[in-house]
Amino acid sequence: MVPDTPSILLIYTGGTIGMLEDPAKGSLTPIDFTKIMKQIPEIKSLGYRIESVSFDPPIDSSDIEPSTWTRIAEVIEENYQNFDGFVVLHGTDTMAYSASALSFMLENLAKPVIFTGAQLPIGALRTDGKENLITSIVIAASKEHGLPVVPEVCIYFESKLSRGNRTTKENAEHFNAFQSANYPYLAKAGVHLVYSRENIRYPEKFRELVVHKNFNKHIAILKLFPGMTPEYMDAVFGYRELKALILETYGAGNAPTGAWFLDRIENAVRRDIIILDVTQCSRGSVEMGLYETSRYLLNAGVISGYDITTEAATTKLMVLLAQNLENDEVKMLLNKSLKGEITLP
Ligand code: ASN
Repeated sequence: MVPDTPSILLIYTGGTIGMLEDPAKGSLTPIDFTKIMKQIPEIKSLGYRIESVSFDPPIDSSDIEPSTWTRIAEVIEENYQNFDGFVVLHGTDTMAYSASALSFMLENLAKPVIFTGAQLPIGALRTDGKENLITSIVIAASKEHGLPVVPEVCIYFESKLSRGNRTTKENAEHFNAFQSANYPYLAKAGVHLVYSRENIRYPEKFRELVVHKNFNKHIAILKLFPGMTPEYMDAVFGYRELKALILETYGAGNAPTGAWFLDRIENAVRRDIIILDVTQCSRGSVEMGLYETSRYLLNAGVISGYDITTEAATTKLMVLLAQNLENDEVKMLLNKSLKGEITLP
């Protein structure tokens, strides 16, 4: 093989892409990786050096845990010098969480890590898995002047490449399963693969890869709804180890103004619980202080999540809270775009 042959490591975690219907149970269950590769002989004609690591057993992504993110990151760390890029085959259900998590875990990343999967198994006649996988491999191998074109953690799905920590799963039916509502796509694949370089993040300096492998899982998500009772809030704040709460608010970051609500928020802030205001809307940003209904939150010490997705907020908090930082430092970092996850005004 010629010395500059592109080299890609496929990391197979599971998901529909590699599932078959179990006739006994009548439901889809993951199969092993060699059977998947047999379904796509086309991959060989790329002429790349492609190796693979398969999770044993492969899992449906609803069973993903932070420990799985650590395993994916460790595989990347161990093989970082030996490959040009990495493609992670993953179930779609929690792919946006995993891609967000990896973006915060892989400090100084300078190579592509492309998550992909499928809505229909690779063995199905109408599968979307083949195109998703083949194009992900091509993107992970793309270089210009010897440097990777997309040195980021991304999701490639149904002709679109998105920054991983900007992505949410929005569709359980269509092939177009993911959206990046608050950030433009990094590439679109039609007849040509067209990159939007102005939207891609490039490392300023070469620094050694550092992997954050720990998570603090003592967080909670409280989605507001009209009619929410004080007792329900008390149950959430009654979680003794709680370190941070993602408050899923209305519109531009708004919440009820009654004392029953605000007293509980203030008490939690006094207990050093970090409260992050994340909007329930998929598009647009929290703008604290725009309405009176968010100014109260600001005064109570709640911090703005801007246009962050819940997936990115969850994983960013878990990674930051595991780093033995002071609360003020965590809050300062939440208000910074660490990996392009928020748009600051
Ligand atoms: N349940 C599957 C998973 O997330 C869904 C999929 O991959 N399309 O593993």
